[in-house]
Amino acid sequence: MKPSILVARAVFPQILTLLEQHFEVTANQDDTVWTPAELIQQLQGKQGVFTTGSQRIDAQLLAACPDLKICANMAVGYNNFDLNAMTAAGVLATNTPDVLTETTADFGFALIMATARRMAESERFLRAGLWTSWRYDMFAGSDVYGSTLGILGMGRIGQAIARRGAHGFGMKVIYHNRSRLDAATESACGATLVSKQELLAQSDHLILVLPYSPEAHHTIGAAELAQMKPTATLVNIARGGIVDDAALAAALKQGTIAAAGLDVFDGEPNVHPDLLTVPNVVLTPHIASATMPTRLAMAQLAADNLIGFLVNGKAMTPLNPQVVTA
Ligand code: 8YV
Repeated sequence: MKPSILVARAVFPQILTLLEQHFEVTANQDDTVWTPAELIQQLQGKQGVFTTGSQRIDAQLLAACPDLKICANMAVGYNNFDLNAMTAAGVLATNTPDVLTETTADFGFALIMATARRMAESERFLRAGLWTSWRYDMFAGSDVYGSTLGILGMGRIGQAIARRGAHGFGMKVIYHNRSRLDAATESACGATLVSKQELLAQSDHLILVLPYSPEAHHTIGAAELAQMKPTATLVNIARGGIVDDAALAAALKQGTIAAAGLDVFDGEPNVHPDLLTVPNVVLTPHIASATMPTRLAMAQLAADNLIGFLVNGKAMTPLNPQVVTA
């Protein structure tokens, strides 16, 4: 008998067809956003689940779903998983690293440029019919080329952004990370390790690419924003909650920093109302990995993890491989 799986959100039809070759599939092509209780109900009798970043897998859910063996996230970030609880319950967790690195780095860079060069603000101005003449300082922003790029979190995506900055835009690249990169990687990225304080004080453009954890909550709040240059920009493509959105909105209003670009929000898809009233912030709806080829590659890898584990006994990109070897 084929194993049973749940695909928790809508997915590419060809990925569904692939999964149906190996599993009894319960799909959600209507893309209903289930409550935790509904998710538990849908998961009854399922050995695997294809998740996106928004289904919380925690001890309570695991206790209520004793047949579950694997949760395959279609995301590189996995803060929706309580990994310790999953490991304790003997449930394998997988994510989708690598396939989205360059696409996400492209978007991070796009957001740096849109923020520095005030693209959203000026487009709103034009669409509102307010463009009546040229003026020497109209939407004058800050330079990206030749400036100092600060990167907080230097994993795969941080490194890909560093390479773009150092080699494409002649930037001085500084970074802060839990651990220092090896010398060869530092040199390939053209990046220098600095303290968090130096990163805040020296960056012309600061981008956040660190994973979310409870310790990372409000890594950037009022105190950190106050240490940045008044001309600096801040971009967050990591996770909501890493930035204190209310403090950021206040800093943008007061001119503590010049501008911000945000792809992720605490409590998304809800956005802090203060951010919606501030002109000098570019807001995008969590789309950093959103190109069709990359989203397809992410879905394929999540499917391959389910097939690899439930059919062939080996997942491609496990997060807690000790579950299998234990
Ligand atoms: C996902 C992301 O699209 O991979 C991640 O961690 O943030 C995005 O690429 C999102 O999490 C939905 O799965």
